[in-house]
Amino acid sequence: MNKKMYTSRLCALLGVVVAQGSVCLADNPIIQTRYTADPAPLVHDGVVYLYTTHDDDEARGFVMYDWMLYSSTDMVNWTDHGTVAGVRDPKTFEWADGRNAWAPQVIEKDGTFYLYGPTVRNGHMVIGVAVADHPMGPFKDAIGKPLIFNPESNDDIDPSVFIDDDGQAYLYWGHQRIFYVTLNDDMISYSGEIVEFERPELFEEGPWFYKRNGNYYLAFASYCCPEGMGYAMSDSPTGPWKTMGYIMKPRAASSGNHPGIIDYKGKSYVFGFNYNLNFSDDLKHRERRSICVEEFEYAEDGSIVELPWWTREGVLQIELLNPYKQTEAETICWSVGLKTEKCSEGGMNVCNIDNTDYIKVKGVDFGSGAKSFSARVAAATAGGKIELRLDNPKGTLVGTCEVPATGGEQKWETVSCTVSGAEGAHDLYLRFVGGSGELFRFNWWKFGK
Ligand code: FUB
Repeated sequence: MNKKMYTSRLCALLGVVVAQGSVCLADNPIIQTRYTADPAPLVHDGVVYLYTTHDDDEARGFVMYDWMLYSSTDMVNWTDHGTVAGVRDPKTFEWADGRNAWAPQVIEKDGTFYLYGPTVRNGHMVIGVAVADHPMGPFKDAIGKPLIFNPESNDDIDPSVFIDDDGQAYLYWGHQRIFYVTLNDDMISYSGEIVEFERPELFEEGPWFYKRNGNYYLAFASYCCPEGMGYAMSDSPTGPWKTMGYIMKPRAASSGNHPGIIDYKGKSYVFGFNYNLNFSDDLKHRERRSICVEEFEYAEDGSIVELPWWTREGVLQIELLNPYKQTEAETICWSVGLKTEKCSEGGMNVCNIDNTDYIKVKGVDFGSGAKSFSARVAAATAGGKIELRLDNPKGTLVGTCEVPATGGEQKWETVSCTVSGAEGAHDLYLRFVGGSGELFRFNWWKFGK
């Protein structure tokens, strides 16, 4: 994406409130360092793990090679964990043709994490299963062949996995037709036949199955195209299904959609996607999608209160961020011009840092005041700086950290500077200035009292 045009075009497109010149206050879509789609959130140990697909930066149609992971505990600042599985690099499924890492879902059972990922083998979309002992992977192929291959279907895509209260697990999937199998205890095999059931009205693809207060929900991308999100309810995991209507009606601007639904810290959230970052380049449709999230409510009878569309503001932050704990640089509410990559020190780091790019970290609680700031950086050349600003990229400057040449692009050093005027809760803007071209790489940061 053209980073220099990015903020102003996106703000104009969204008609977003503009503050302090050209600062766009939108927090949806939630990931800006790459294009992401097909959200599959998993709540585990108090953390939201968000598995996603990944549209290539140059994609026109679907160009998708890997499954990514992000996590959050406040629903607005998302930490990038990079690729957890893929069909090319890494090639999690050796038997796959090496393309089409499509909408996955991950579920935990007895401490093991199971990733169900659709991909191509011999020209037909099939579903593989990979396992890991941590939500961040690495995921390994569990059975060395597809778990689901139904030659009768048009395509085996969009798996949704669910474990009922009696321990029985089900895997649903489908595009225009919908199928399920009952999974065995091992979660990597199934018993009986593949069952096709009647396509609920509005159903296109992207089933997302869950149970809440005794009701079974089948959310899905609604009739194509454009796609909104619809849902059906049942009192059994195998139907019959009653179509309830829309979670979100379609809009011409978003040819696709794909629900992922969770309850987290007492609130209900639906994830999906739009094309707004793609449209920040120009208004051509390309499969360069971006995940969004909204809070929603259930009515007393369990039905879902319909949402208008993705808001530009996104959701409210659940808890403030503690800046005195080490925070990964790739923990981001909003960013401009940046990319992330695997870090030579482990995890991920922020890269592609040019003059005036920035990271917004939302809702940072400085308490009675920060006195210092440290950052882990690597720079081939000197001249870059990190400006610490409050509430917008041109807001109050509370510190400036110089980044010297550290001896190479992968030579990491911790640099520090003094801070004054950072008290109470603010959005923190880490604004990068100086030099020309790529300034440095950025691994983590931390304030001192
Ligand atoms: O992302 C590729 C495909 O597009 C998914 O499998 C569908 O749900 C649609 O989002």
